[in-house]
Amino acid sequence: MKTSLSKIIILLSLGTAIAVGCNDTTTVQQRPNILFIMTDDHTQQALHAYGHGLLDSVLFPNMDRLAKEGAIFTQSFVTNSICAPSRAVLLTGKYSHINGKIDNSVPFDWDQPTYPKLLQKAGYQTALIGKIHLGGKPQGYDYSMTLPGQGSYYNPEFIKNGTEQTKLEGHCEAIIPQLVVDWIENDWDRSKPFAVNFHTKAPHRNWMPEPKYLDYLEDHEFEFPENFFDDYQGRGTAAREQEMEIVNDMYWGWDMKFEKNPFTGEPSRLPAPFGRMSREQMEAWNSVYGPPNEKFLKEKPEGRELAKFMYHRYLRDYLKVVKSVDDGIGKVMKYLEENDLLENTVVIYTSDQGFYLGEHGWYDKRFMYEQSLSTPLLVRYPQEIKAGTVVREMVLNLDHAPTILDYAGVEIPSDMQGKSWRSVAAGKTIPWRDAVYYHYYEYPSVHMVKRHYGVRTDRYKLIHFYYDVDEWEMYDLQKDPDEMRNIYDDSAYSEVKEMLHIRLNELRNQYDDSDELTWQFLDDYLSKRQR
Ligand code: SGN
Ligand code: CA
Repeated sequence: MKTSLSKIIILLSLGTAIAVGCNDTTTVQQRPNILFIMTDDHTQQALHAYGHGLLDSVLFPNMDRLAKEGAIFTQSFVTNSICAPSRAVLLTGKYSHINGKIDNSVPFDWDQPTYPKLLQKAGYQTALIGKIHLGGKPQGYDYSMTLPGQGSYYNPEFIKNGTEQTKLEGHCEAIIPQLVVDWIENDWDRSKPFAVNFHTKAPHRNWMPEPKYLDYLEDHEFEFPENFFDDYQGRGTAAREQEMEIVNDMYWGWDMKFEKNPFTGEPSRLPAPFGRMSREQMEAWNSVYGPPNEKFLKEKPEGRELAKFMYHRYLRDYLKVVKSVDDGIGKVMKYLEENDLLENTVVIYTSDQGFYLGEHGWYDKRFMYEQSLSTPLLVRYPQEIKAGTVVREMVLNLDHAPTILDYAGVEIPSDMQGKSWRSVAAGKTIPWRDAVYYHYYEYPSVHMVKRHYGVRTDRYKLIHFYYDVDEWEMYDLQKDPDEMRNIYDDSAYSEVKEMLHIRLNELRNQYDDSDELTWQFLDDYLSKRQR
């Protein structure tokens, strides 16, 4: 076949051009690069752009920039609010009961189809840098540099291409963005578009700040969330029996950064991993945490004052590590900008789930309540998305795989269960879902959040807790946004209840979830536990 070279415009400078169409008017279209940024446990309350009021003057300028120059999704949810399952949903575009990764402990089957594999097949060069938490050897990536399991904040180990382990000096939130920049600078094959998964560790527990941010916010006072001292009345057993209360369930060493339990003098059940730090890092640490810890040991506050101390230590550490994440995003964005790559890169920012910052007195996630069901979602792609776009459609992490394939011009497999949000981000009105389906499995396990599934519409939520209970909860999010009053048995809502049950069944059918499947997973789980 003869090709008229004169008709092909080669965008040498950008190097990511491919020819599409084969007729006389052959044009060249650049497929965008994809920078997918996923943090671990970053919640909407800790992002200024979401306007929750917690942060007032605490700013994360690079994340805020993404929202300002792109789109913010106000109703962005996950299908199973826990790390590894969320990442499996991200890669496969399928619910946990279909991709098999229902909780953090069952193995993930890397042999199944994933969006990075499809991108690779379509000519993208792919890289995965940071936390993935799926065990095994990553597939679908030309390069991977991942943290083993949860990884470490200080002087972390990494696994290169699923095999070689190396220890890098420094703080992981400085290292990971540097690895991203280095890969693009040195290893990116400029004849192909790239798709990079830039996955941070922060702000996952146990929130160990980077040296330069040790004293960031140390003088900052925060208000307790209104329901910090929740007594869990008016709801079922699940909210009462969890083990994720800041005051009762945090460790003095690991979370509060004390050498010993200040009240009993016993060593903490889980000490902070200070052993990983160099002498210099430890000295910097002690210079900031030493004095307030000394003061605490003298005063030994109780009751509300104790809660205030614990809440502040937690929240400040959490926000300090988010600050490093924000710097890392800034670093990568700056690199792209300075190298004329930013305008042709779709930048997506999200987290693997939301998190509690003291609402209901909690930290951690798992529940289908708002703070952990939601997760931030920002996207910048000026070629299609107007600055300052606010998307109100309900999107799921299930949708990211089809969306990325859509941006890349790759056919979306019909068995992916999500829906591309590319058009809604571009401001188009298209038929969209009116409800989302959720299913959480990891119980009994750390934090003891009972198994449950449910449906959320614009205004209402219906949840079924099962396994060792059989309890239903229902909330009117308009009247009760903090989810403090279960209205399942309120006769004023009987029609709404019926509608929600119908919608829940429809969604379970649509996504092929069922009690049979749930029992099958349970049987597998119980047989493994017995072994
Ligand atoms: C660890 C944490 C838990 C956390 C899970 C899951 N404990 O077990 O607090 O819920 O990870 O987190 S820790 O003492 O090891 O910090 S997830 O993000 O990986 O799902
Ligand atoms: Ca997580």
